[in-house]
Amino acid sequence: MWNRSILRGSALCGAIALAACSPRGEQAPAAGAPAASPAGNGSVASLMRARKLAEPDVTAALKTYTPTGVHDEYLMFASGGHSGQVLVVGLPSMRILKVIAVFTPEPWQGYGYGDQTNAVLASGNRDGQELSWADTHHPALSEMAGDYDGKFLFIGDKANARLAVIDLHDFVTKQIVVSNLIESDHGAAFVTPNTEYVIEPTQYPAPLGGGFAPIEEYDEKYRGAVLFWKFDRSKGRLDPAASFAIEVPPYMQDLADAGKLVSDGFAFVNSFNTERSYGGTLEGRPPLESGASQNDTDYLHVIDWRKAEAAVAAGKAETIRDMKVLRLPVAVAEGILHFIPEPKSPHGVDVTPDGKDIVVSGKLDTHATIYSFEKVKALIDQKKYVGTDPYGVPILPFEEAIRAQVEIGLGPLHTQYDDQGNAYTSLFLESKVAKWNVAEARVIEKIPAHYNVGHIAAAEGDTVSPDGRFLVMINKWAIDRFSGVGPLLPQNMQLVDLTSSPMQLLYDMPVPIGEPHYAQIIKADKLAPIEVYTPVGTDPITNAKAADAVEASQERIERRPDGVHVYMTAVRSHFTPDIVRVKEGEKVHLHLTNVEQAKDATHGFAIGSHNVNVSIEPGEHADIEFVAQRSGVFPMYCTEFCSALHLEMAGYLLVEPK
Ligand code: K7E
Ligand code: CUA
Repeated sequence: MWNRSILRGSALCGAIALAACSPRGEQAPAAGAPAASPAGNGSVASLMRARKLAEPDVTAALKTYTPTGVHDEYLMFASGGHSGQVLVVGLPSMRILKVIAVFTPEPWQGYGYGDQTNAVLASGNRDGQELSWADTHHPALSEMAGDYDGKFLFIGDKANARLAVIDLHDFVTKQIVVSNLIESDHGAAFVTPNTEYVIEPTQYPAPLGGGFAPIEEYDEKYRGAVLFWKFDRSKGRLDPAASFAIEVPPYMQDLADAGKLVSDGFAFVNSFNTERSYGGTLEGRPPLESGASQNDTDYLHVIDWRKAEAAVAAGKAETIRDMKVLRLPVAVAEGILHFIPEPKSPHGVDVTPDGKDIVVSGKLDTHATIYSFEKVKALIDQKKYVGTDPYGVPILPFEEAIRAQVEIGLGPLHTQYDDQGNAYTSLFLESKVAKWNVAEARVIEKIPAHYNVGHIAAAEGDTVSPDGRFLVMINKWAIDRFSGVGPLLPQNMQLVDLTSSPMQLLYDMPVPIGEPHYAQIIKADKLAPIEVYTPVGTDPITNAKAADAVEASQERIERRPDGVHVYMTAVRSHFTPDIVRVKEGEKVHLHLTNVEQAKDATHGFAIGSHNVNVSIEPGEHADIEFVAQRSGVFPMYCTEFCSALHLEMAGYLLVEPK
C-alpha cells in the first residue's frame, strides 16, 4: 500500500545519494560514471541521471507509483464534458478505471444498443428530440449527514437541462430526467446534506416552460429557476412528482451549494449578468459579455428550501410543464428567497465544512468573500434590507453579511477545503491555486497550475469532513504539457500533494475527452460495488430479474404476432441457440442472458450490419429489438476475448428472402 512515511523526511536523499539531491538540470554524470543509457545501470541514482530527474521528480513518482495489483486509495468521479460521460480515476495513481456511460451511447458497454439502456437514453429526449451529446459539468456524490456515502452519483447536462442518476452499486446510469421548465442549467448537480434534493439552477434565462417571447421582452418574460429534484433513496430515482422549482429573476444563475450543519436547510446560488444584458452585436447593442460586466456586484441567492418545501406542501405552487413552481411573488412573500450583493461576476460558491461560512469568488474580483451564515440568518430574521431588486426580492446589506474578504489573486473561481482549516481557491487568470486559512482569512501559499485552472477537487473537499491529502487541478489549457497531437489538445488534470509543505505537484494527467469541469474525490473504501449480477438474468436498470431472463436449458425460439422471440444464453464459449433463422422483414426480439457467475466473465454480442452490440456482464440480461431488413447471412459473435475459444463463440443469423 502507498506508504505515507516515505514521503516525509530526507531518508530518500540518503538512500538515493549522488545526483539525487541536486536541483533539476544540474546533474552531471559523476566522474568515471558510465555514459547515461535510458535505464542507467539500474540503480536509482543512475536512473535519475539518465532520465534527468531531480529529487522532487522522484518523490512525486514515489507518491504516485502504484505497484501492480495495488488498489488506489481514492476514486475521483470527473465530468466527461461534451462526451456526456463520467470518468472514474484512481488516486494517487491517476489511472482511469472507468468511463461511466451517462447521456450518450458507449459501445463497449453496449450502452444505447439494447432495449434497457436505450430506454434510459430516450428518457433524456427533449420534446421528442433525440440528443446525442451532453455538456456535463458537475458530478455530485450522494451524501448522508453531509458526507459522501458512496451510494449514488448525479450529474447535470448544461446544454439540455438534464440530470442523470448513476447507481454506484454497479456504476450504471439508471435515470435521466429532463427539466422542461428551463432550457439550460449549470449549477447542477449539487445535493443537500442527506440527498433530500438534487439542486439544478438555470443558467441562461428563457420563458419558463418553453415557448417564444421576443428578446426585447427579456425583463418581463424571461426567467430563471432553481429546481429541487426530490431523491427517493429507496428507489434510487429522482421523483419528479415530489420535486419543485423556485422562479428567480432573469439573471444568469450559476453554481450552487447546499448549506450543511448550522446552515442546513439553505441553498446558495450565484448569479451574474444582473444587468440583464442579452447581446445584440448586429443590432446596436453591446455583446452579452460586456453588457454583463457593468455592475460591481451581482446577487448571491439565499434560498430557504425547507420553507419552500412547506409552501409547496401548502399548495402555493403553480404547475408548469409538470413541475411545481413557486412563482417569484410567492417566494418573496414566504421569505424563501433573499439576495446579497456579491462581487463581481461570481463563479464558485462553496460552503465551509462546518457550514458556518459561504465562500464566493468573483471572476473579475481579486478576493474570496466570506459570508457568515450566522450574520445572514440574523439579517433575514430582522428583515434588515437595503432595498429590493426590480423583481421585489429583498436585498441584505453586503457589509453586514460578510465576515472577511481575502485578497487572494487574479480570477478566483472555485474553493475546496482540507482537514486543517484551510481552503484552496483556483485562480484562473493567475494560473495558480491559493491555499488560505479560513478562520484567519489569510493566504498561506500558492502553487502554479499549467495553465488556467478551472475547478479543483480535494479529497472529500466539499463535505463536512474533508480528508486533505490530495487536490486535483482541472485545467482549461494544456499548451506545452504533452506531445503535440494537433490543434485540439488534451485537457490536463494535475495532482497535488496537500500533505507536503509547500504543496507539491505530483502528476500531470492528460484527459482525451473534455471538457471535464468539476470532479469529486471519495475514499475508495466507501464504495462497495457488486462483482456480478445476481440472480442470473438481472436487468441492470431495474436491478431485478428481467421478465424475459433466460435460464440454461430454457433456450428457445418462439414465433409470435409481434415477431420472432429468441431466448438465448451466453456462456464460455457459445451462444445457445447459435443459429437464428428468420424471414426478411421480420422483427426480432432477442432476449440474451449471460448465465455465468464468474467475476469478469463478460461476453459481448454483436451482429454486423444491424447495429446490434451489447455487453452482458456475468448474470446480466439484455433485450435487443431489431428488424431483419435485408436477406443474407450475418455472423453473430462475442466481442469480448472471454476464453481461449472466444473466436469460436459465434453463430449465424440467417435471413431468408421473402
Ligand atoms: Cu467549468 Cu463549474 Cu461549469 Cu467553473 S464550471 S471552471
Ligand atoms: Cu464470449 Cu468471447
